[in-house]
Amino acid sequence: EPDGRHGRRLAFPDGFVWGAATAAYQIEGAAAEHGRGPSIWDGFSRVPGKVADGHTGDVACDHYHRYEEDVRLMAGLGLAAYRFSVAWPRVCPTGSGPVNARGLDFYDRLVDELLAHGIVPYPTLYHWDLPQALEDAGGWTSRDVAYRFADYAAAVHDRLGDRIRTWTTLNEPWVAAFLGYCSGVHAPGREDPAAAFRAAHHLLLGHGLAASALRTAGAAEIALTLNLAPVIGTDDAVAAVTRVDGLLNRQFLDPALRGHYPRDVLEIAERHGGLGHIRDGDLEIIHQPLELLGINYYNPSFVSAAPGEPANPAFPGSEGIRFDPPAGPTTAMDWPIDPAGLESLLLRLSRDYPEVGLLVTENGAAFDDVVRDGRVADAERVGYLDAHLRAAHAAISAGADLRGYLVWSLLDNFEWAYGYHKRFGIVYVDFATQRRIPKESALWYREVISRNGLSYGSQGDE
Ligand code: GBH
Repeated sequence: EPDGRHGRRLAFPDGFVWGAATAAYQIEGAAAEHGRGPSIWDGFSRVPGKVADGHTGDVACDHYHRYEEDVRLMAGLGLAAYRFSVAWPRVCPTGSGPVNARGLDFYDRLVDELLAHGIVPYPTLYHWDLPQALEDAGGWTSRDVAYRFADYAAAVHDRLGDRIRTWTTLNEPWVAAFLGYCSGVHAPGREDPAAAFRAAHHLLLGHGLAASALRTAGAAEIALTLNLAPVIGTDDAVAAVTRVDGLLNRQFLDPALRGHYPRDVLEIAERHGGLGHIRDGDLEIIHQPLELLGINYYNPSFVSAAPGEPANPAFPGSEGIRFDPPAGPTTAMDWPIDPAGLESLLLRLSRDYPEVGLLVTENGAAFDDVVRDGRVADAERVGYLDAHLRAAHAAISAGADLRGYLVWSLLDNFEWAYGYHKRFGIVYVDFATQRRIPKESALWYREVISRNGLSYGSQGDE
């Protein structure tokens, strides 16, 4: 297609949703304000050695107080959509019991501010900040927490439902279960494979119960966001690939979208604490109609067969499998840069789960950004985003039903166990002053959005 002096462009479909994403604990701060109760991350970030330099989300980007400025920033970039998460402990300070109206007030104001600027809000109901009181009662290993989650979802819908079209229940249940309860690198920091499989099931159950409650309350679109990745191995590693793919991808995709657990995953769970927590009827609850599958894509996993290798702590049952370090270019997280993985993932999902629409709810990268003369020249991030958008475009051309793309993240923020050391934002945050500086990638993204596409050739042509 012609595109003025740029010659030609790779156009995205009309109505393609361009946006950015964040999560409550990573940006809000105001940890003790207006009746917010403690979450598992408030406690975990205070356990010595768990988060780099003892960083916490107490202040973070102070977004709770600066949301108006942040929405103006989004509007200036031309974002059509903003994905944020609602903090359960703001709404239910002890996880259950009476709703804290002042906690909901914040999201009420945020949603109104977004809509006033023409930005569509995409709330996620759980991005890892479980109320501490619920963890004290067993956390996600307890079946009851799934029911409490549905109550909370209904309370948020009560307040915001008149202005929200698309509701996402969970962000990345694999991470919540296996990094939280098995490898212990995330809150609550438990290291028990049986607990992780129970947690995964109860997260899925909570998704199903919440989806059902939201639907009954009138929600138009319901989504589940998963961290998904192609698992890649050499020809002699087929069994390793299947096993890791089951744990990471199919353990969540198949129950939510097909109503059953994969047999290979059940066998692994069976050997790690048994299946007693899975009750008759649970899979029917979990298998709710979904309009959208949210995909958080960062990189593929590379595995090989390695007899004698102990299990990766986040992948119980992965004995004899080595997770290979990346060979090519990496980000500041040491994660591989592999845009082709996004294309193959989108095509695989549209082949294996053809009924559900697809939305990239996170994709992005940390790099070692520096401010010089008031600017952040993050050419590597521009290259990363450009390459991944080309991959997304190729998947759409090959038939994938991809509806939009939300970059992770709008702002530099609290990067979990890495604290404030890893910067994923397209907007730089100077945490000492809370000054925001749109990086070159933000300015580039604004152009992409305004043209609904990319220029042909490398991003150097811009
Ligand atoms: C997302 O998680 C989060 O939703 C977001 O909050 C976070 O800030 C962002 O990404 C950046 O980290 O080989 O066992 O280490 C991404 C989580 C990270 C999960 C990479 C899979 C590799 C699996 N993913 N991880 S492992």
